[in-house]
Amino acid sequence: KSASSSQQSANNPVSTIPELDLSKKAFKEAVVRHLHSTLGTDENKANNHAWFKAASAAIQELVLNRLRKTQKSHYLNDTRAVHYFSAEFLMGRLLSNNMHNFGLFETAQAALQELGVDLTDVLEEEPDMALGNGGLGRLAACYIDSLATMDYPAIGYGIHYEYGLFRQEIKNGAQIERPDNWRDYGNPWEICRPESIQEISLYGYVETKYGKKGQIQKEWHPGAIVKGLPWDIPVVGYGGKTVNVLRLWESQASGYFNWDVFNAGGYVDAERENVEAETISKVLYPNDETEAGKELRLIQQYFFSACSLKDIIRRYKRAHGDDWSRFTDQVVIQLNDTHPAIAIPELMRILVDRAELDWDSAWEICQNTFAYTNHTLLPEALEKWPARMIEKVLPRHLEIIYEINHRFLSEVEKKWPGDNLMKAKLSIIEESNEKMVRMGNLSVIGAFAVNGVAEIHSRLVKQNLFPEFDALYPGKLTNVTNGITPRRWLKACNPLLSDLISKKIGNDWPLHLSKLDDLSTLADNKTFQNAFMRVKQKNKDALAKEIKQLTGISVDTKAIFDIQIKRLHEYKRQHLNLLHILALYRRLLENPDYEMHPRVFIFGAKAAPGYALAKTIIYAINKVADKINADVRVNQKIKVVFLPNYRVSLAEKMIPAADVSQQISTAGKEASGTGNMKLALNGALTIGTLDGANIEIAEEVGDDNIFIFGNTVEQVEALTARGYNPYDYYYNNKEIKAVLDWLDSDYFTPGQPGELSPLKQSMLDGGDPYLVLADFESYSEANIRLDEAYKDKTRWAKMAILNTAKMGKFTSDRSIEDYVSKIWKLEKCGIE
Ligand code: KOT
Repeated sequence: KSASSSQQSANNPVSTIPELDLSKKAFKEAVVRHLHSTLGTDENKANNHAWFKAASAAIQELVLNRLRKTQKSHYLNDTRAVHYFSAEFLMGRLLSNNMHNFGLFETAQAALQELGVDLTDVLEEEPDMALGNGGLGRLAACYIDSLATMDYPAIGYGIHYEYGLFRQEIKNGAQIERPDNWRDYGNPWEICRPESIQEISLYGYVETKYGKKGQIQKEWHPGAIVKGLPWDIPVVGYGGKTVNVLRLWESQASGYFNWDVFNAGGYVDAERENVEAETISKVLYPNDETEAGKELRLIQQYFFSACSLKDIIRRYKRAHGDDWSRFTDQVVIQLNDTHPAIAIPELMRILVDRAELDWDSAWEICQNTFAYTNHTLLPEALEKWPARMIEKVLPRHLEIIYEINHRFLSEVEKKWPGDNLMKAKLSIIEESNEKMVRMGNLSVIGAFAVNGVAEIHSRLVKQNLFPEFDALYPGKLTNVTNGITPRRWLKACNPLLSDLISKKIGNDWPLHLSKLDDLSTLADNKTFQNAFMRVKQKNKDALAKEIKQLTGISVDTKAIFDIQIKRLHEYKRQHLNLLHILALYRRLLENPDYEMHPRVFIFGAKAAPGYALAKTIIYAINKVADKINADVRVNQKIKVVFLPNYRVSLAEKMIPAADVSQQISTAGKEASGTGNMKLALNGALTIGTLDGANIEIAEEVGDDNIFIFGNTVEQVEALTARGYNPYDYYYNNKEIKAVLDWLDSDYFTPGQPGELSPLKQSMLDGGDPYLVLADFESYSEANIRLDEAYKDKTRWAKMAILNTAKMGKFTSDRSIEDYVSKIWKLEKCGIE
């Protein structure tokens, strides 16, 4: 760059750059320029955080350049786009990701080194964007990465939570929740767009009027208006060409007040209104797969869905005016579970009440716009809202839902005349004590496609959850198996393995993950095995340092690193893992020569703050860890580590170091899982049940390269049908009895007997709803097979390599191609 242009830029740090200069020199200059002109500091004073800000600003210049080009290209080509509606996007950190996607990581590293700064330390300054709970939110993040990478026009729509998922601290073994202040020092990526503010309505009442032709018209007189302020996060595709956006809405008071409604109740002070409006996007609900049923949550859902719809319609009208005939050619909306399902009646409201389309035309548009992804079969996670609550918050929407239902039930009557049971099952309204609106049924009826997230899950969606809908709408229910982005989950998080792979098979595997299969031919090659396992060892050494730093626990890096990382939930059965650890501990105490390779059991998990048993399980893991890690009789053989505050950036450190991946949910309960894919991709061997995507992983790697155990879905169904009694296992298996009784003692909680008893109770008098005891023996045997396999270094290396080699299917690029061909029907649109 010439001196004059850099001087010009110094005045206006985010000024336009004629063409992208991706050289080290240019990057260095940009960082220093931002250090001076954006941050008001200099090279001598800057701390790591300032370097992080400056480096991000330097990258953001490139990002914004490509964002503008992408948006121009989409506008000129008037492209059809997918609009991914999700209450959660678990983005993690973006600096390293954006550097990698621009192919600038090494350049940046070298540039900063010349400035005397270590990029690794700089990257650690970035707070995670934790605007999600777990699998569902992280999936959304992987999908927008793939969409940008593959040049598909796409927008992510969600909520700009002020506080993301809580930060977890562990005090005396127990989880404490602390607020997640992710924006405290500003976020270098987000762009505030006041020019695109939207207003949405809440509360109030509906007036019925008669139009000129005597037709009935409805007018909603809202009780409150809330502003939605959009923040755009650029989403950089790999290769740095397409940059899409994630648009997140922040709620603000509108200043507008409808006195019609409130004058009857008297004066409501303005400040309370502001606070209430701003509360909407204040905090992410931390419940993973449990339904909270809170009014504020419903308002959050409507808030972001309605703002997003208005945004889409504004953009559509700019190109097509009031002609709705092309709407469904241009717009497809993917509902990430039912959280945004209220968008369906909202679009009907806009079309019928506002655009004055007749019902049938409006419904046709609606039904051709939405597609719905189901992520769970757990009954407690299937959203149902009290009709009374919807009536209060969204009175017009309840009317529309009733009308949709009324018309739908006459379709059902045509197909199954006189079958009232069928109507009761399929109705959007559950006629229980309190009338409830079933958001799943609304979504299936309002969408043109419905998908589950792994083969077995989609089969169960058809067979168990929505069999009648499957009969009514043949072909509507389908499968798209989940995937993960290999850019973040291999290339960026595991540079040593990535370099090794690239040396062997070339460097285009991040875009064509099936190429990894070329490694299969090297699985028996001693030199490659050694290289592969040397990388694993280095990653384990690095994680051991992290463990020491975070917990003070020293672990043997020659031990098996056995990892279970995921939200804490009974169905995921962290307590099965724990019971097995207790069993090993007992075996070692009874027989100090008990044969096993040393193993470190590593956990990471957050429990929903109100989920008492999940918190007890965390407490139990920590208490057992304290005891075992301090017990010199066994602690050369087993160690237990609970790493606090599990999140995306911690996952990126743990996954490359895993020997073993624990995927041990009760068969039929884990819709897919995606951590299973990340771990296997990084060469960990799965010990798992035939559940979710584990089944497809097993198909890919072959039965010799995975440790499958436990009851299958069919066996679980049969066992439950016969009447499962956990006491049968308790009394028939001495080891099960002994470890469960251990929990009643004060062995792990000195002076506090009974602290862990609720855990035992859940598996006995509680009925053991997730069949922990039924699977224990099979799990124990699988662990013995695993231990045997590890003894044979060559065999293990081969299995690990094959796991990496066979993960091609699970790139999120493949999932996105499946969505595109089966559901979205998009065309690529790159920048010139
Ligand atoms: C949460 C609340 C209501 C409904 C569903 C959920 C949900 C489901 N949250 N996360 N999931 C997970 O989604 C992942 C992505 O599809 C799956 O891999 C995983 O099995 C689900 O548990």
